Amino acid sequence: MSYNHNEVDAKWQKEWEEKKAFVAEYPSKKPKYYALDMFPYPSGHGLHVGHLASYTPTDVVSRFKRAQGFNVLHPMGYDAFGLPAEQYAIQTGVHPEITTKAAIKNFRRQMETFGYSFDWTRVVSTADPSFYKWTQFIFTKLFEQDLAYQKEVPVNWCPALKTVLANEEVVDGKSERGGHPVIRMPMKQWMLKITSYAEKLIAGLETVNFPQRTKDGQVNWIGKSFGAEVKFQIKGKQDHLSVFTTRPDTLFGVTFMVVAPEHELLTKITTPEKKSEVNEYIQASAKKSEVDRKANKEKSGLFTGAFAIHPITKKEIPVWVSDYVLVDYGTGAIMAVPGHDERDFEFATKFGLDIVRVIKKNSDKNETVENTKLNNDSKLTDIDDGALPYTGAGQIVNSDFLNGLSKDNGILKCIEWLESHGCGEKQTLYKLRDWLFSRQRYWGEPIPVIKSKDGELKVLGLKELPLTLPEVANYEPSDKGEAPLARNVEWTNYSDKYIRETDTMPGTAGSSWYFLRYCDPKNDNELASLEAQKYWMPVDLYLGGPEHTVSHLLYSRFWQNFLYDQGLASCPEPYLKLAHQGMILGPDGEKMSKSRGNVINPDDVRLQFGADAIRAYICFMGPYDRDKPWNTDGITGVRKFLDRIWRQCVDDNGQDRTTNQNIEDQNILKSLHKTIKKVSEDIESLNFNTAVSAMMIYVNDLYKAYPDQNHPAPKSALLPLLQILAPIAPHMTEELWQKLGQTGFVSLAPWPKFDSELCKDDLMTMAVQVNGKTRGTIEVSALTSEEDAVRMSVEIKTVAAQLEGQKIIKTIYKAGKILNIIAK
Ligand code: ANZ
Repeated sequence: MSYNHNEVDAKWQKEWEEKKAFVAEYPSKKPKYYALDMFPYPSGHGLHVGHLASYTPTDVVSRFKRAQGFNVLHPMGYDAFGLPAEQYAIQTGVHPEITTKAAIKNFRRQMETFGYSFDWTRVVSTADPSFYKWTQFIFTKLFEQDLAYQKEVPVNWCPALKTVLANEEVVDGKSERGGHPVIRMPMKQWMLKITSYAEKLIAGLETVNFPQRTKDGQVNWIGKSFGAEVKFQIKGKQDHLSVFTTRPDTLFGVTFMVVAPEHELLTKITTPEKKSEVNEYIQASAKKSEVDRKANKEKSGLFTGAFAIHPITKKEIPVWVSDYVLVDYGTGAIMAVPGHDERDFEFATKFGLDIVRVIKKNSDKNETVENTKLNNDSKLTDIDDGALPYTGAGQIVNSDFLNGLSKDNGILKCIEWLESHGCGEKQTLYKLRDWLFSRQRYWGEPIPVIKSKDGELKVLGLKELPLTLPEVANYEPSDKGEAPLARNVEWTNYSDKYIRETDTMPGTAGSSWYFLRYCDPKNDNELASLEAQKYWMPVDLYLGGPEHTVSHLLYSRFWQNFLYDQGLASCPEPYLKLAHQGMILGPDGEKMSKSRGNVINPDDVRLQFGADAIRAYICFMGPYDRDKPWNTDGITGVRKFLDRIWRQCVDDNGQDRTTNQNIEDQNILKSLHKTIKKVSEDIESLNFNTAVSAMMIYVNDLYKAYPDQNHPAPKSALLPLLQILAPIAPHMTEELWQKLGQTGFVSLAPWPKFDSELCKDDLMTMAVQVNGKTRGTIEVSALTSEEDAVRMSVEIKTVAAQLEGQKIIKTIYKAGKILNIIAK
């Protein structure tokens, strides 16, 4: 017998809604817990299983924390501005607001049917004027602090989409959405100075619990480099050629210099004989995209005819032009050290330029140093010190006053010399670029700026916000790339003197602060009161996809830090703990896609198996942060597990069949307490799959002790199970809770306690062998894992002595019986 999930699901969803079971309390004396999901873009296609993989874990944690006595804020909203609604509007003329609202309605319905315990009184939508009033307000604050500015920049222009795209929106020279070609061209754009926060964004990572790969991703994206700017005099000219180098310690190894094709000095220093060749080269590289230039293609380049003077040795250094040097990093010029830099080495080898060793691998042998001239086809083998280029650590050689120093000391000493001789200084550089913040699109927040004819820029005051989106006759940008808002002339003319900015903000604007609005979603006077923020912020658990590492997750940390500096936010870092769910693949193990026909529709599977089975299956599939394939047999198995619990609680007529006795069976008692302990710890550490398997083991134990209708189980063995299962399968457990005569929601009942005495495992002594000979004993239980048994064993002196100098190649383990370590 299995229960009627559709009836049960609907009944409890209605009850929760009517009793406002999950509305966060404010103000409250309870401790708070803020569990946040990355809010969805309400696409016309509705919820997909990827959403379930994200919302289910956070919902389990939210319900668990509520039962533990926390006042939980578990909100949901919509990242409602975006390209698909706009593209649809362009094709059909339907206003994006209409399609977006319909999609939101459908999303909400779907989310409710899965029993997510969101506080629907706090829902936000970034496209709602009462929300974007504050997005615009934050922009005006950034402008006032000189962190929003306009600049003529080479942008990624996508002719097909007729808009500029951020670097993160361009993948392999194509638009992330649609895969259209993207070219570089100069255009006046709004920029946000995220670079001013580079240091804070690195330092703040120390204070938060993010996956290491996400922290590394952000640190690499910010790309902090410490080094020096070095000035080289151009021979026979007043001009200097400045370079940025992270390796001033290799200054004596410079054998040529390279400038980017766009470098401002290039045409000035190129000698007349080289002019036409160099001009051709400049034009050819303008056609290449940044991606092509960064790609490790074969190096190209030309000698400019000019020479620079080495600041220390005064030697003449030839200046080349090549597109492997990028104009917008550092100074757009480099000092080339082919002995110790791969790219310079490749270039030198191709063009027959000198290669000099200035770093030697640390060794006490000979001090020989050699300067070697390489030809195009010759290869350098350096018998004594290894081949060049040598990029490792070592001792500085062949470098006058730097000889004998290590890299770090050499860097400092060289900088000291450069600074005292006025030909350079220390410098820190970041790869991070300012955030391109304007879009020539319709469906976004209008940038609240007015401009006078003579170029004066003013932001609107709070009283004039929200600046709502005007109606336009046509959602397409002009071919010149002007935003669609420019088509509404009446709106654009602000006054005699001023006209309005017509660009809109990028999709990442609203999502950079939405989590603050949930704290105080109806406030008309502030983005969110500091009082409410002080109580709710920071977010305790934030779950979402890893693909947002260097976009949303970095931008929102920037805004939060900025708002904190302005006294508008209560803490500098928005998220205390961050986690990323893995991807749910199709049953064939491939990424779900319409074309492959392997897409699982959440509504279909829910109707078939019930919301609880789907939720429990999502938890049970495997570690939440791994990619894993959908498997219908797996859900059937999970559904059977739920039905088995149902049948322990009620008979075929749905009547309570439990007894009111105490648990007399010691095995059941111990198993129950261990299960409570395990599930509590596992939910806390986000190990949902092992929480479900622990409950499955307990249910097996129950069936051993109470196998059929003639052997009813005591209530006290089942009620705590319903409670610990409730975060995962909330509907069915509510129903059974009620059927077993309990009042109130199981979802809100205090979390059951376990007795640690009852959780202790029965220990037994077990022999540990090395290569078949017993060398010691360890104490284990039937549950001790092989890994733990090996760890304990190698700590035993007599075992360790046998393993000394040997490698473990295999272990044979039977819990409680034997561990044999095979070593060689
Ligand atoms: C000399 C040198 C010797 C360098 C050596 C490296 C190794 P990161 O760490 O990424 O900041 N560089 C500087 N500006 C560049 C540009 N616009 N385009 C391409 N390359 C540029 O890299 C800094 C290093 O990259 C700099 O240090 C410079 O080469 C190069 F053994 O200077 B180095």
